[in-house]
Amino acid sequence: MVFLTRKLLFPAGKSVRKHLRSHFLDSLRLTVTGGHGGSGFPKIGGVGGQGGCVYFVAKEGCSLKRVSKDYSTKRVKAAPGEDSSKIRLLGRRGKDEQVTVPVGITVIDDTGRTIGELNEDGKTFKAAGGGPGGCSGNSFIGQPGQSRTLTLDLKLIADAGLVGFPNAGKSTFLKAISKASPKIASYPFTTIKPQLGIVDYTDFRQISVADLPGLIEGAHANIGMGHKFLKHVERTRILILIVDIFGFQLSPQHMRRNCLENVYALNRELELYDSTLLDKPSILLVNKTDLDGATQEFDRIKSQLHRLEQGLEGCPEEIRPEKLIEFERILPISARERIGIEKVTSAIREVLDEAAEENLKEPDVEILARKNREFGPKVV
Ligand SMILES: Nc1nc2c(ncn2[C@@H]2O[C@H](COP(=O)(O)OP(=O)(O)OP(=O)(O)O)[C@@H](O)[C@H]2O)c(=O)[nH]1
Ligand SMILES: [Mg+2]
Repeated sequence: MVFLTRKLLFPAGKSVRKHLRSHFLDSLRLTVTGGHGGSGFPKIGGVGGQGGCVYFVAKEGCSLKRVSKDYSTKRVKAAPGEDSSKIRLLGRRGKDEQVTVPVGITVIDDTGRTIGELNEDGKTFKAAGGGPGGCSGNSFIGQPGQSRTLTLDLKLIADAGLVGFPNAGKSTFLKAISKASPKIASYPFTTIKPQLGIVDYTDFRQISVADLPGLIEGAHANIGMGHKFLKHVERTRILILIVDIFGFQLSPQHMRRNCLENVYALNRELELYDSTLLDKPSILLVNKTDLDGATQEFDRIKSQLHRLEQGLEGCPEEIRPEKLIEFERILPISARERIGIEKVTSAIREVLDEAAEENLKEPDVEILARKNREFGPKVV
């Protein structure tokens, strides 16, 4: 059947376009079932073995696509417990099933409730418990294991996330700062799946940056690719907003937005998705300053970018944000000509470090001080 469909849909010689073939998977539904409990042996009071459990184990480098391939039926079942017998009064426990999943998975149940987060390598989550073995309490009949359908939702874990309208130069910037080779082109929506790049510093520090597909005005109303990809910046520690110095117009049917309006519109889209994203430290990159007249244009709007609240009245109502984003740095760059890139990479590092210092919560310091008082060296 698969063969027939392939033959009919894609006639000989015409291969499927690569980006259509390799979908980036960031969500997967799996039905997990614990093993059935083994039967007991009523005559001699034998107890059946417990069914095995299903676990999710986070592993660096694993992808949801891999999980989907390994479990093509989208069902995972652990082994049943052993029945009690004359030679083995206590039946053996069923073998557990360990499903290797990528780091950054949120486990969501059928009601939409988040029941687990796997954010570190090696972290495990019990997805389904095994059924109890048969014993006097259940008339020696082994019980079925827990069964439920869970959604594995992947959110990339990167230090910084690139947010911007299409064609702003996000992928060009990622290429300039890392070894990643994302697709770059002059038409909108070149990037259709998130991509990670690693910035290598001379002291061997590494910072990961995620390039995301372009947002468009009205993404909150699911226009374009909608807010689907914004979930990937939920876990990044800083946001990097990129705008084109000369603004952006998606098509002749859309309004042309200048650079300042682009910033307000991005601010608005972030706010409509989740206003707490605006609390993250952020950097604004004004790109394409190599173009003619760009430097003068940047000098003209620089003060307005620094004082966004002052331009709010002039901002069209449909893109006017309620809560304003506060940028730690505003930097002019040319991603294509690699102008100002070093400044950005060191700014990313500084902002990340400042954020980490601020996150060093007071209670932790208090606990440390108390512990030091309790177990530390005593001065006599
Ligand atoms: N002149 C100039 N052009 C640039 C610069 N950066 C990017 N471009 C051009 O802008 C176009 C879009 O660049 P991309 O990096 O694909 O833009 P993007 O933001 O990733 O776009 P999407 O993936 O569609 O959201 C390409 O033609 C780039 O060559 C720059 O600094 N100067
Ligand atoms: Mg791109």
